[in-house]
Amino acid sequence: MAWRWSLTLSFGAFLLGTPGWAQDAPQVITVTLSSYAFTPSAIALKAGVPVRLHLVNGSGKSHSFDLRLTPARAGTYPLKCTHFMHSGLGMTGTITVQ
Ligand SMILES: [Cu+2]
Repeated sequence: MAWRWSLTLSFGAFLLGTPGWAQDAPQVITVTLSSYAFTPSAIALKAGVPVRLHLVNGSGKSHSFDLRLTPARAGTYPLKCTHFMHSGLGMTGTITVQ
């Protein structure tokens, strides 16, 4: 199956904060994307604490990337794949910021 990145992270104000790349050695959380899941599907972060999300394509091609960020506010943010029917097949998750 041709795999194309189209990850939607509903961050909104989530990404507002100090750019993660301005920080030294943030926590690294590896998230593997496969057919049809995020592993882990529940990601726990802390407001004000920089993190590097290492997103790995587990479906074949080696299109992986890092997302460096500092969550600004506590909350629960949905995570879903926007490919046709993928979220319906279970490719969803949550990011919880405490
Ligand atoms: Cu998907």
